[in-house]
Amino acid sequence: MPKFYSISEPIKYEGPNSANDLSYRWYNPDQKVLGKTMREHLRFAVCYWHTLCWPGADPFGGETFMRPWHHDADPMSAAKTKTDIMFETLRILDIDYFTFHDLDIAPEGNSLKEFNANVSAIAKILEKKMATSNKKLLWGTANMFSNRRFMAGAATNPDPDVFAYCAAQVKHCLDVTHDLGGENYVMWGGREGYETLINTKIGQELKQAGRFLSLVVDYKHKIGFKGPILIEPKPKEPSTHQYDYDVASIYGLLKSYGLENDVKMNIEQNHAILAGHTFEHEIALASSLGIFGSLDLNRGGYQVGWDTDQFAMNVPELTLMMLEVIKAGGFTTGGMNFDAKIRRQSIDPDDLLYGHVASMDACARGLLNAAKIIEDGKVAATVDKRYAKWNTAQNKAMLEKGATLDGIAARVHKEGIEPQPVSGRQEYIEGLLNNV
Ligand code: XUL
Ligand code: CO
Repeated sequence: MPKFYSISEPIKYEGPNSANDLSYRWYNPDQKVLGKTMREHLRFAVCYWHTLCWPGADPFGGETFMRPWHHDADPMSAAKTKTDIMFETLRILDIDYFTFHDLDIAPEGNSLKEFNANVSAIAKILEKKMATSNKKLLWGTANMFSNRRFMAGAATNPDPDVFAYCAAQVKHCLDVTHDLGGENYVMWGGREGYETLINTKIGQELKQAGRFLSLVVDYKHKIGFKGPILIEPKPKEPSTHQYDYDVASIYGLLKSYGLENDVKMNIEQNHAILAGHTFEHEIALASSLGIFGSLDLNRGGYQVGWDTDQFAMNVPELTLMMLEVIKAGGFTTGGMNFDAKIRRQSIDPDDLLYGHVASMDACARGLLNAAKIIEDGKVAATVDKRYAKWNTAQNKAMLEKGATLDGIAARVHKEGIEPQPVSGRQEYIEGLLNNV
């Protein structure tokens, strides 16, 4: 394989004072934090799609990166080159996991049969490379949004032939993910929504979405796939209105189909921002509903209303994110996937390394900060104090079965309860967070 990056030695931890720009200054994989190593806490993954498949295009212009495999006339040979570059990237970055869409790893060919065969052939190559490198698959997913057949949606398409086609495509991708030991399977919903109500039956489409998900969950059990099915909430783009808008709306759909124990969330910072939420809000909500799964670690620009998919770099934001991940108990099958694009002007292969290294360091700093905040205990103590009155037997009983509205009302009158407002201490907590 011709050399792609300027370096071939794996990037190592060299500490905050290192003068080497291709070193980790904060991410020290073996360093223990709150009883686990950073490697165990963070479970980073390199994504195929944005790292190897996106050519640097934007809505106003095409390719800027000029990667050799994008100019290979033979699509299977290009796909093989990408497997080499993926494993070289994982080796150099010392990252354990990767993620893919079926279409990222293999060409579509002229039929589903050809596509499936291509995906299987490349999966065989991936399997061999995994066996000799100890690298693992965090998740696989099917691309059910790029081809024109999906222009009106995938499982929520008005045409039942598309629904059926999706079943065939997801079945194969889930089989392949299973064979490769994938720890999760992701459903991408970027087209599960609609553009205009004047040509859309929402009720019908929601029924299709719920049914499709149930079929996938049934099949997962049938083949013994142990990991969760993950949905990635996204409020808009490319569809105007999405059924999988955010964690809260997906939870409603899961509950109504009884799928809340089999399906979890893959939360992306950029999508959270598009939905008007913070990353940590989505994580905390998913965790409190028991559906926290995995993370896509790419942020959006706050001035731009679309998926800019930048590498997450903001340490204060990542500190709050890591606090919620730790409070959620950390990852089980999930991890942190860089579904992130370097900017289209970042045209050198090494820019991919700089993007990952800087974001991994920012996450490590977030983790270290979160650990200090937890070990210091003042933030948690302040928040616990706000809720402390809920610890009395009488107050707890209001949330239990047997409590009645009139019973509570009678107690208010009997005891002369008059709520006394107390400070929420926001600025005090903000100060504590800034002083870690
Ligand atoms: C698209 C997106 C996808 C998913 C997987 O916005 O985030 O890459 O992560 O399909
Ligand atoms: Co994503």
